[in-house]
Amino acid sequence: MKWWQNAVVYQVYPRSFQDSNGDGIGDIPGITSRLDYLEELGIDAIWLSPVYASPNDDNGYDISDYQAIHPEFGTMEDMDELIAEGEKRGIRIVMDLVVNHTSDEHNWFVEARKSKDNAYRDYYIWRDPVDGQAPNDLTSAFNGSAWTFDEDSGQYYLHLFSRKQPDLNWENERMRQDVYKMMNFWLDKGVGGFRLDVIDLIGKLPDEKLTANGPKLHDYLKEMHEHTLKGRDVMTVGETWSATPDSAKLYSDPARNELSMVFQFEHMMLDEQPGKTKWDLKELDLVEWKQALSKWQVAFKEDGWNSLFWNNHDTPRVVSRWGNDDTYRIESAKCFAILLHLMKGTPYIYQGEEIGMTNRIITSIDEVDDIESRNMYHERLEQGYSKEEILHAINVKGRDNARTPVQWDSSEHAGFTTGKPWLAVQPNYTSINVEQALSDKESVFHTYKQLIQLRKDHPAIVWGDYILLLPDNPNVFAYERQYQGEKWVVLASISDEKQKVSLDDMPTEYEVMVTNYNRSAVDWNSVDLNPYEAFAVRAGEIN
Ligand code: TEU
Ligand code: CA
Repeated sequence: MKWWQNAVVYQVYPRSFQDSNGDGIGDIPGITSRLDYLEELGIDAIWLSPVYASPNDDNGYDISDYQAIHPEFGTMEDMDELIAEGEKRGIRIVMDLVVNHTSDEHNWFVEARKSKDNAYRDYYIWRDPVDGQAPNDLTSAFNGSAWTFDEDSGQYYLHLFSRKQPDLNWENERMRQDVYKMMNFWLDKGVGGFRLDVIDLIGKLPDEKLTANGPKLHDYLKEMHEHTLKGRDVMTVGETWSATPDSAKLYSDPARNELSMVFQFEHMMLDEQPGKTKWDLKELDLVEWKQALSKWQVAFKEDGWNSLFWNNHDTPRVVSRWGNDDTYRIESAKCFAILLHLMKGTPYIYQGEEIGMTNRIITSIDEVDDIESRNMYHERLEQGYSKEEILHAINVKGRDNARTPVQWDSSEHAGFTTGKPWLAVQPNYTSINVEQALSDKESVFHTYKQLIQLRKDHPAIVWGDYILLLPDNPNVFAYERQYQGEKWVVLASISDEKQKVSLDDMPTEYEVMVTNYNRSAVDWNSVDLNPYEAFAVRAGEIN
């Protein structure tokens, strides 16, 4: 067994986690000061969103120096201390590796744009104009063309994200070797591994308008493994919006020596209109959603591994997205926790999720920081959408939802900072905060803590086979886990209304392992479920 197979990972978005010096920006000493809290929660690793030098066009996902810490976040000594203090508490630090692109202020790009024959020119992707225009109509994820014209050299460079995020040219061997060197710098410091940003894009063929899953993608990952990860006890998780169960096997089959696992996004895209963008909203069909998640649960035997998550720094908060963040905030937050943490794979918790933090509501674009939302706003205004429609989409899907500061206590600015927070703290911090959660045994936090411990204590949760129950029920998500004669049954009602279900072949003797409504018994022929009720029982030849 690998350490990450029964681990739970916690994602820290450093800008919003904890400020230590009153400048309103979360920082590394702030994270270190909260390690005791994370130890109490019981997590094994932190996925740390980028803390490297960056002009912050995309909040750190535009890196100008991979081996320097952004002064806003602290120093390399602070980083070393975080790694060391984490280690003392059994918490590994998994770095965010953003190597599909750099910042345009990275020295490689500064050099590259100096002239066509610069030694770094080929580290990036340049094309001549075609009929005085961009080479083709590839678009950037942040709106507009993916090509920007460089006046001085008369060529276009490719950027699948903002124009300040030029794409690296993975065809260039020297560039690849420089990336591996940089990775080894971090691995030698003792980090726990990497989360690889949009890694499915590195094999792109821009001339053929092929971005994800290019022909050499897996060769590059194998080469990367050979030069960096081989022989090291670290975890890697690729961010792959394009992943299918088949492609996920290519990444995560241990025999192939690529990555430990990938993030797949199938279940995250079902509340948007097919073929359109994340902003084109559609109601979630729970049956379809259950099927998507279940497909991934049964996809791997010995040849792959799943990651499990409801949200991250790019997505809305789960309790607001699919739960009810008003009347049933606590119940629904626990419900989604129970549902996810008893599945097969490595669970990820996004900061604040463990206390049931909610989306925020904005009424003006001036309140928005995120480049993705801002660009979309202006583009859609021009296309004739109404302000109200666009702001509604941002409230539902915008990335700032996840980026408001963590709510630590009920003091001013939620204990996040003594200064002015870079992004406003949500007004509900007075009741939703860590201090409250720790003191209340019935809080969302305590359910997360319990679920993390259950995973440690019960191999059935880590290894058991998954079987979907009640596949056609549009309100209740039910599944079974089976492992060496042991059986777990998990029921979760994703509904504001009471629900009733009946299940066959259920154990008569069982123990209720976790519940969000103090349930102690189940009548399988007629299970009455309260709004967002979730529970799990354990039964079988338990040794
Ligand atoms: O996200 C990849 C990505 O495709 C996002 O743009 C995603 O489509 C969008 O945010 C969903 O709302 C990664 C990082 O997680 C994101 O924060 C970065 O902005 C992006 O890469 C570029 O590095
Ligand atoms: Ca700070």
